[in-house]
Amino acid sequence: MTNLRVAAFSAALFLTLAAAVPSTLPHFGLSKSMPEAGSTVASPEEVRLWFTQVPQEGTVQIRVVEADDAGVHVMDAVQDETDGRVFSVVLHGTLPPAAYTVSWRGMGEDGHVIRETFEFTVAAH
Ligand SMILES: [Cu+2]
Repeated sequence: MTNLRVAAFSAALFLTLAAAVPSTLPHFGLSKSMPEAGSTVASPEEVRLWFTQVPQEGTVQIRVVEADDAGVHVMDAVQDETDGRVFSVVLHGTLPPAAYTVSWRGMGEDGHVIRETFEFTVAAH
């Protein structure tokens, strides 16, 4: 390629990348969850997350980790059929009374991978 062609190609590539990653979009995030962050609950049957936007396909992962690392519950995160912003993981069996950390990751429209955690507690019966 001539220098001029290289320059034109570089400019086109830059414009393409700039258009693909708009800086004005808000970051992907969590708007609410069940159980709620910081709550104490009876053993839930599932953990459900409401995101602020529909994540990019295949980017959501959710893990539920017992505080002392005694148990890591990794299930497939299932996207709600009617609201694509909602994901849930089914918990098999009863969670023992303990503190749990929910770790999630996902990628929104702007292409940034967001990772966050929150905690909830399962009360003794
Ligand atoms: Cu972002």
